[in-house]
Amino acid sequence: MVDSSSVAFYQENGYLLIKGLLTGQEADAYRAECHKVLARLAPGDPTWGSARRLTATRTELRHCHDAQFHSAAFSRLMLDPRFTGAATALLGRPDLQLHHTKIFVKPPEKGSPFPLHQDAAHFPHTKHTVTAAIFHFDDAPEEKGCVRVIPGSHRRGPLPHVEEGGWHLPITEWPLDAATPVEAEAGDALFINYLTVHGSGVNTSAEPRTTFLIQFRAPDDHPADDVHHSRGQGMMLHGTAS
Ligand SMILES: O=C(O)CCC(=O)C(=O)O
Repeated sequence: MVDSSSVAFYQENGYLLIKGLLTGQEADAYRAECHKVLARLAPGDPTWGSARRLTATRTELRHCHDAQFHSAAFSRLMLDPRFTGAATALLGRPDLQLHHTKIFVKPPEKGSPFPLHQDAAHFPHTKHTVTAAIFHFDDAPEEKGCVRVIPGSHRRGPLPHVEEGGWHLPITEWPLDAATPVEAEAGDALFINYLTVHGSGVNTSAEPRTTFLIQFRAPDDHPADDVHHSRGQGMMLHGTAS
């Protein structure tokens, strides 16, 4: 599924959209599972304080961290050979370890944006192998607040972030519309290196945008800071620990 030209694109640009990693039927089932899990949780809104500065009207976000502790469907997806095959191809080694997972639902008409940032600022590691796979369970065109990336930005290394109700790059120097929208369809998976600058816009459409993110790393890539403790961190998803 991930050929050498896709690996070369990923290494050059710091991201790769894999079309149809899941079938439409599978995406439907995972979407239903995400909404079922969220319906059982107490309402909470992880919208970054700084994201509120990007919109005139109030936006909202629903989320669930460590979703595999809520539904076995997500445990299965974390070990799905289509995912682990792509992830090991992009890491360039057979061993794959979990950092954390999360469901995000951007509600219709008012789904919150994410200012541009590197995930590295949130959970720095020593070897910079940390990578996110974002599974799309419904279509994510630009009007649904799809993920946006700055291609090649991972090659700049860790950049200074600001704390303004969320760690992100200074908003005036790094406007969201300077980033390339990566529109996706249900079943697609977007892989992003944790040094690649990314964010996402507002969902202004009439439908929710539903995603599940698996953040993974090489097992010998250790946290550089004692931050971001998540349940299940260190679980092997493929191969053996170092
Ligand atoms: O799902 C999105 O729209 C962006 C999420 C994101 O940037 C993150 O989790 O770091």
